[in-house]
Amino acid sequence: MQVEKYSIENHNERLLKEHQRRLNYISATVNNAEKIIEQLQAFQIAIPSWALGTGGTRFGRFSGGGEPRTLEEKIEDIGLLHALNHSSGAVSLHIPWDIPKNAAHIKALAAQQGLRFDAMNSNTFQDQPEQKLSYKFGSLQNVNKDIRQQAIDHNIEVIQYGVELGSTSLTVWLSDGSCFPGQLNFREAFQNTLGGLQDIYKALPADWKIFVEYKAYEPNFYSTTVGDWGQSYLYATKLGPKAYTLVDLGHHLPNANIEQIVALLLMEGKLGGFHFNDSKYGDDDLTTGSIKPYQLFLIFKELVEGMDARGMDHVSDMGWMIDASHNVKDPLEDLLQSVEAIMLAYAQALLVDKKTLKAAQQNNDVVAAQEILQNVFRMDMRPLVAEARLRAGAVLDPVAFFREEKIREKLIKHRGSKTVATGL
Ligand SMILES: [Mn+2]
Repeated sequence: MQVEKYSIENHNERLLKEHQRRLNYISATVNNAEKIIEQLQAFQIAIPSWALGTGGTRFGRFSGGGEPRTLEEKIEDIGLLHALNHSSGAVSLHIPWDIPKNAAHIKALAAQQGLRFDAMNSNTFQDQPEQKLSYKFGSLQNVNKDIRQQAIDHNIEVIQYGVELGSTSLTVWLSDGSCFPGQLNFREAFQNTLGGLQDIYKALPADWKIFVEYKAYEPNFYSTTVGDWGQSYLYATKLGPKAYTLVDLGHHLPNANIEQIVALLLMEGKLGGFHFNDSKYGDDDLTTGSIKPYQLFLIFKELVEGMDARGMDHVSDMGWMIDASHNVKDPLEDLLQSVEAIMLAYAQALLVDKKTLKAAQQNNDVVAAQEILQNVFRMDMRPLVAEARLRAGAVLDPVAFFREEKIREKLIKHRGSKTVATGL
């Protein structure tokens, strides 16, 4: 669905005066507003192809209607998000849910909407209808060599699809692990997994990266073979320079200090990818910033500081992706909210005065250090994020625009009310 330029202009025109008033205030309050706006304009977050339909739980799935029926329609939906916020300029594909049957066509369609292809995602956590062997007892860790080989071959196939689309990275998340003590020999499971990852690593083109994503538990509840950042780091280090750890915000045990994990991985040059979501209890996949916005800011502060310390490019040297999906919201509105929360946390992180913070730390001035971070966190950065959108030709208030223009109603009219997108 195309968004008409005049609708965007009408919307912005109506909100412009109030926006300008708020922008003037924040621009006069912070001393690097212009620089932050430029950095916000450049920052892009990939949208996963499975987040465009209403997510389900193991108890059920309630489609909201107008969901994309094909990969083409998914690209259209991401193009629509990008037209509204100009910060969703990348697609992260999942194979086999979204196999590009005609890669050149899909690539051109994405390019038309200003989208590129970010990390590719493989899937060895489900059995597919045509599949010969089962992943019931794991994929790369499996005691059966043929099952391990099937998982390796699948990942290599995913790389090949990615090459056709212009992607340059592969994210591997394994559900491998065990549900009961004694089920698995931990060392053998690790060695098998490492061997498989090494074979996949060998198939990476020269300019590609592989991201090893970890998760503490679920679907396995006793052990997970890539269960935490230490294990992921171990695989990434043994694999070589093209291998990195990927942090998913929902994949830790409760109360883990994710900002510290991020800081140390960046220090070691081993953080390559990042998945955004939020959670209250476990891997809840809630809208980013909906539960713990302060934690999101603290993580971003470490991301910015750690990337700057290594001279990394904020835009291109990390795979940024939303990894969330829900039951009760319009998935497109939800993604707009997530992107907004990420941009706000990024803007706040850019605002932290590193010199003053460093001085407070050197003086053991705990109160001053806390004040510096909390003052930044309590600053309203929304006008700067909106200004970045405005300058890029996007809309001042994406969620409001989505509703004013009755975009979901139009999608339902076009696609029907009973459509269900592929995914979980
Ligand atoms: Mn993830």
